[in-house]
Amino acid sequence: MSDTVTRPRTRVRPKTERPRLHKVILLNDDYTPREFVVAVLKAIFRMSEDEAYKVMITAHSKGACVVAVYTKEVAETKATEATDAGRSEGYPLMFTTEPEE
Ligand code: TYC
Repeated sequence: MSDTVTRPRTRVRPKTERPRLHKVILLNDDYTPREFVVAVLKAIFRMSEDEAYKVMITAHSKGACVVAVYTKEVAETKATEATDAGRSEGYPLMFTTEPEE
């Protein structure tokens, strides 16, 4: 028989981690009208006119702008809906997603 003594564990570390959040990113292009970008941001991301205008003009001048952060599935669904809204009018408007650091 071994005389190994095991001490009771006194601390239990919780194993559940929060799901990683994903950014939705708006990319600039040379063709989509500014007003259309603002309308899509208001309709799909529930932004006010002021918020939507600021995001649109940031993407326009810097090339891209983070729109919002969601769980992976919501981010991907909204990015697809918003990109499709542009495509249905013949615009190259593009939204992408990427995991937050
Ligand atoms: N650059 C576009 C224009 O001058 C407007 C625009 C802004 C398009 C932001 C896309 O993500 C965008 N008509």
